[in-house]
Amino acid sequence: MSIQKISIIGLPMDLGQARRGVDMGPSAIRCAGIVERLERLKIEVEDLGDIVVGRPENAQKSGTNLKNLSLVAKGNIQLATRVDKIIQGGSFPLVLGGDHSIAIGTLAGVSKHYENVGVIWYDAHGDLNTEETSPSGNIHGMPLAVSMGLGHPDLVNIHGSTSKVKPENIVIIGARSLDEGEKELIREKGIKVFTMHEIDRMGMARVMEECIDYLRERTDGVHLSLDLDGVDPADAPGVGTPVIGGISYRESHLAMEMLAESELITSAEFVEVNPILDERNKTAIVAVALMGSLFGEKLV
Ligand code: 6HN
Ligand code: MN
Ligand code: MN
Ligand code: MN
Repeated sequence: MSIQKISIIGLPMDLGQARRGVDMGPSAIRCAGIVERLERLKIEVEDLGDIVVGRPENAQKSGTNLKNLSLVAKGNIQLATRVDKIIQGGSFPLVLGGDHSIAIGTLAGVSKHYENVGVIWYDAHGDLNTEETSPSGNIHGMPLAVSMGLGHPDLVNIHGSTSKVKPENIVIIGARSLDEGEKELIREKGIKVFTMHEIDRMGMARVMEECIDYLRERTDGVHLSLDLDGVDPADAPGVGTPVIGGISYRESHLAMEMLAESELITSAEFVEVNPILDERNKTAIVAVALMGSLFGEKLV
């Protein structure tokens, strides 16, 4: 089914990691023209603005090594409710980050509407850490584990206490920096991963064909969680945790076009755009171009 209406919601969260500025991501993406770009595709677009994020000075002590746990949880509780309502209203939720910890809220809201939600995790990282395996204590390195039901109860129980995503419904694309604990979890749960090695060997077209076939068979909706650090830092320099050897802009563009053709995607988020670290808003411009392709923009 083709998308009739898109509802944009921003979560200017920078508390899931240590580098300031990623809270300006939603604003940078709007400056790069997201609303106008999507309106040109003859899709109805509403911009619901941003959720207000608490200030770190007001954070409660959590007694864990998870940084800013209470405020990250609070922002995600609000996001889950908003995303849930957007889908209830028959619209497509397009979430703008913010650091990747916001995927916890997005997926909590989305998963209410599907038995078997699929997830495409487009990222240099796995974001599969738990309190025990995390090298940093940064919650943006944990959202995919949390969505599988693994992690701190204050995060796992957001918007319903069951696990939100089954490991067999996840496809990770672009991974090239995985911590030991994440690798173990991938093996243990049998999560499908196309690392940069597979992308180089198979080419992006075949990777996406396999990804689409795999998810079409087993899911009733697919969420795209796109971390801009999945894209190579040469094309997307404005991110907090860049990793060289990434997916090119052109490969990413092709991936989005193939997803548009598949008509599989039912929700999406674009995260980790940090304008402070960027070059003339380049990364936000890349994000908007990828969104254009995802929603069906054609070259001719
Ligand atoms: N991201 N694996 C590292 C950590 O601290 O857990 C990096 C995580 C990066 C997370 O980019 O969304
Ligand atoms: Mn990420
Ligand atoms: Mn990442
Ligand atoms: Mn193209």
